[in-house]
Amino acid sequence: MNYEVRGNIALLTLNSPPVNGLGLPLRQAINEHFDKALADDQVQALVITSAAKLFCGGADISEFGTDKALAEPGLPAVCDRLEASPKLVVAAINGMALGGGCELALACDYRFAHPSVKVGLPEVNLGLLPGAGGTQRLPRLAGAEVAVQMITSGAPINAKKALDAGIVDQLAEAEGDFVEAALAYTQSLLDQNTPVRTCAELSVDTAELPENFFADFRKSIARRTRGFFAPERCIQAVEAAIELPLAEGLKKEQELFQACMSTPQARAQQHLFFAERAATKIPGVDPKTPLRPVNKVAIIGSGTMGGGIAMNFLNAGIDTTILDLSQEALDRGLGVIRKNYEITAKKGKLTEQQVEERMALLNATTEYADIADVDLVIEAVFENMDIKKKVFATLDEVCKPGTILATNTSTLDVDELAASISRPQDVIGLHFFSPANVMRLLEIVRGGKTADDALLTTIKMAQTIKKVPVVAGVCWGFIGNRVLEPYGREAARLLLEGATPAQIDKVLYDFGLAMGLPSMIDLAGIDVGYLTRQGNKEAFYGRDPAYTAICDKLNELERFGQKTGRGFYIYEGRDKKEDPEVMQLAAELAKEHGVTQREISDQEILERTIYMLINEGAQVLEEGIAYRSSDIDTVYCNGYGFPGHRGGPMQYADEIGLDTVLAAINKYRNELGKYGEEWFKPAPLLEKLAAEGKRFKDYAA
Ligand code: 3H9
Repeated sequence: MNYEVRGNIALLTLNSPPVNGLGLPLRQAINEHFDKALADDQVQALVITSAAKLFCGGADISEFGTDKALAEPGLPAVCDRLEASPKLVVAAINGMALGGGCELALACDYRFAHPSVKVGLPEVNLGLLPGAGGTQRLPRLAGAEVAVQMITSGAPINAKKALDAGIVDQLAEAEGDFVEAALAYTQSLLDQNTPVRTCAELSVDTAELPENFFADFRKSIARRTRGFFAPERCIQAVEAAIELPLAEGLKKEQELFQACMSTPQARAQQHLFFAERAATKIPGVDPKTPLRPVNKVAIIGSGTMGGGIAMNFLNAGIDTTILDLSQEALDRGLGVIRKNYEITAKKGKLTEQQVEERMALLNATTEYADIADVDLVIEAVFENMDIKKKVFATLDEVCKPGTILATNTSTLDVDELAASISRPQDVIGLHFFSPANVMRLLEIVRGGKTADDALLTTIKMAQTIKKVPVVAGVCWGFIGNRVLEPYGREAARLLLEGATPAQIDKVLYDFGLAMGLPSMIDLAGIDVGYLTRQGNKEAFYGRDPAYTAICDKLNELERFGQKTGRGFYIYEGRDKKEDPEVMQLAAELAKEHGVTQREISDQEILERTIYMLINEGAQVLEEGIAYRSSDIDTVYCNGYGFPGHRGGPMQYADEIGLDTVLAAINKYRNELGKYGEEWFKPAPLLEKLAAEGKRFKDYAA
């Protein structure tokens, strides 16, 4: 941290890369320099700013759970001291101010900000609430509505909104020396004898607060925050800001903060924060490897997937060409993209001008020669190896040397495809999730010969288009679909054994998943699953004919799911109803395959589906398909609707204990007869780690 006195103002500059995390050393430094400024008679005011791009990313999350987090001075105490300062303190917010960084600014008397900044309290995403006064000071400055919205969503707001809400007092000019401007602003406050200002003297203005505001707000976020502990505590803390004087409100905030911090949910969500960042680091690959440029991109195929993929690049301002076989297909594809943008514009999330800017970046062609000079091609044609090989052969012929050739596949063998052309080092798999312009996950499949620079360039490209990249090795289904397979198998098998689709859905939904498996299959299309199975008959039909019986039967009956109005359920508009015919069908198939139907407990459903998913995760980890268990968690929480508050399947297993998972798998192995013996084989890594009393996160290949 830097300290200097300019005239009669002390300038404290946070300088703790990468994000000015408020760990113990920085907290100590702030206190020390604050004391120095108070003791210096020449100093009449303090300005706190940052030497980095960011103002401050908040508390140092890596300290949580360690002694350092508890060591004094704690962040609440640092903020309280700033607030109680007899000398004027101004936060000069030069870049993003998040969490504790925002709270530090809120504890200052005035806030001066660059117009490009964002401020926010994202603690809820870590299973927490702002614990350094944010829940008490923000409502006093900006009102309860703004505060409760910001604190429960965790979403930052821009400088203009912060100014309008009273969070920021003045914005700097966009150009010019920001620090000089902040000093001049502070000097003007001194010149006007502006008094110090403390939130303790303010109460929350509730005059305009709608009747039943909190009850209605709770209802409005109930579905989104289902099962999460922190959001309700965030609301309670803001309610306390209205009801209590500042000092008591701060105490209440601390109680609620500690209650959140001690939950498995907070551990899970903090695990996910670091998991997403760890996923971009590839063991054995030098992160300083020079990257290839990605300025021009081509997408092969203008269908739903190709169009969705293209939108990601257009959104990031990248020149994009879509190639398809016919002009008619292209016209249709481009029409869908435009329509999607126009719908977004109607919702007020894009301006007309932004729509046109994006469309202007989009080119369409039927000629491969037109994409010869692009830096990255993503093939998004029909999921069939022969068709994909033909496309790759043409790309091999026409594309300039060094073009990264990516295949968008959810299951196919990337190595086989790479081996079919002359430049396997440039081939990589990119598994986008549908809808490709919305879903955050991008599984990057690293072939045996994929060059390191192609891999790192693709990871960087994923971040540029705001995806969460996770690198997987080559196997059927990579990480996501491979691990999903036993989960799906158990759900399908449980249906034959007597569970209903609604019971399975409810158990998984109550666990926190976005939806249960029968609903998910109905949404994705029963025919889509059928086609996938046809592509890998050995895996799906080789060992147990009962396994796919129910889905195959529904496919045969053309009950494809939501799109045909019938699948596991009957759909009428948005409503779905249970269908006794499906239960009848399951009973008949059970008889046919010699499966005895019985009452199935909710616990059995949960354990057989989720624990077998975890077991396959262990297998994937041991085989090196995933580099670390947290990569599997990142895949599941960003692409498969696994609840963030569980931290992903592997974190969940670590939390409940690997011995618990293993014991249940062995129990079903013994109880389920031949089926149990065949399918409930504990992964060797699960057995090993459980015997050693370790967790998945302790495992490094
Ligand atoms: C809090 O403040 C609690 C208080 O209310 C109460 C306390 C009593 N701590 O994301 P990036 C690391 S809770 C530790 O790639 P970007 C990150 O792991 C906190 N480390 O950069 C990465 O390390 P590595 C509330 C942190 O430019 C490196 O910095 N605050 C922290 O894309 C670069 O990060 C938040 O929740 C941290 N707080 O995005 C904000 N932040 O290179 C969390 C980052 O080894 N942070 N790191 O992988 C973010 O949202 C983004 O990091 C940020 C920068 C937008 C700041």
